[in-house]
Amino acid sequence: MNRVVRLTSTIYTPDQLSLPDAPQIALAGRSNVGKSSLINALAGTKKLAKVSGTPGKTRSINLYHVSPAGYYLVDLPGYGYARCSKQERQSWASLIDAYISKATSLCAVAMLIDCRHSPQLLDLELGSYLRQIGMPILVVLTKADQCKQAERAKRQREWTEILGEIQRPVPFSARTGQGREELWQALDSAVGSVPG
Ligand SMILES: Nc1nc2c(ncn2[C@@H]2O[C@H](COP(=O)(O)OP(=O)(O)O)[C@@H](O)[C@H]2O)c(=O)[nH]1
Ligand SMILES: [Mg+2]
Repeated sequence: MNRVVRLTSTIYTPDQLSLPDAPQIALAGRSNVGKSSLINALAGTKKLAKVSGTPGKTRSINLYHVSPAGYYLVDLPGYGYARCSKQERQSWASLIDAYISKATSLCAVAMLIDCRHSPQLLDLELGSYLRQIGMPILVVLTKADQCKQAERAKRQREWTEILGEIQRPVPFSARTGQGREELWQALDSAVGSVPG
C-alpha cells in the first residue's frame, strides 16, 4: 500500500497540546536510537524528520499524519541523554506525562530499542510503566543492519520475556529498509485499521 506521511504539528510545551481525535501511536526511545531515521524510512524520504549526529537535540513532540489510514504517529522526545540537565529532564517528563494523560486516542506505544544493546534501565522503566497503565506495546529493534541474526533473535526473546505477551519485536533498519513493511503492518493492526 502506498502511504503518505506528513508532519502536521510540533509541540514544545504542555499548554500547546491540542490533539486530534484520530487514533495515535507514539514512538518512544532513547535519544540517538534512530527514531527520526525510522520516521523518514517509513515515509520514504530523507527530509521529513531531522536526523542528528548530536543526540539530545529534539525537545518537542511531532505529530505525523498517515494517509490514507488516517492515524497519527507521535514522535516523543528521546530520553536518556546523559548530558542534559535535571531541569531539561523534568521538562521532558512533564511533556510526556501531559501527552499520555491527554491522548485518549492513543492505541499503542512503539518502544524503539537499539538492537545492539541488552535491555537498559530507562527502557525497562518505560516498559513497566506502560504495562502498568495497560498500554499496548510494540517493540522495534532499530539499526538491525548492525546486528547479527543471533543477536537480533536474542533481543527478541529478551523483550518478549520482559514484557510478557506482546507482538513479536520487529527488527528494523533505516539503512537497508529491513522490516519496513512488517512495521507498517504492525502499526496498522495496532490501530485496528484494515490495510487496503
Ligand atoms: N547503521 C544504522 N544507523 C542508523 C540507523 N538509523 C539511524 N542511524 C544512525 O543513528 C544516528 C541517530 O539517528 P537519528 O534518527 O537522528 O536518531 P534519534 O535521535 O532517535 O532521532 C544517526 O547517525 C543515524 O544515521 C540504522 O537503521 N542503521
Ligand atoms: Mg530524532
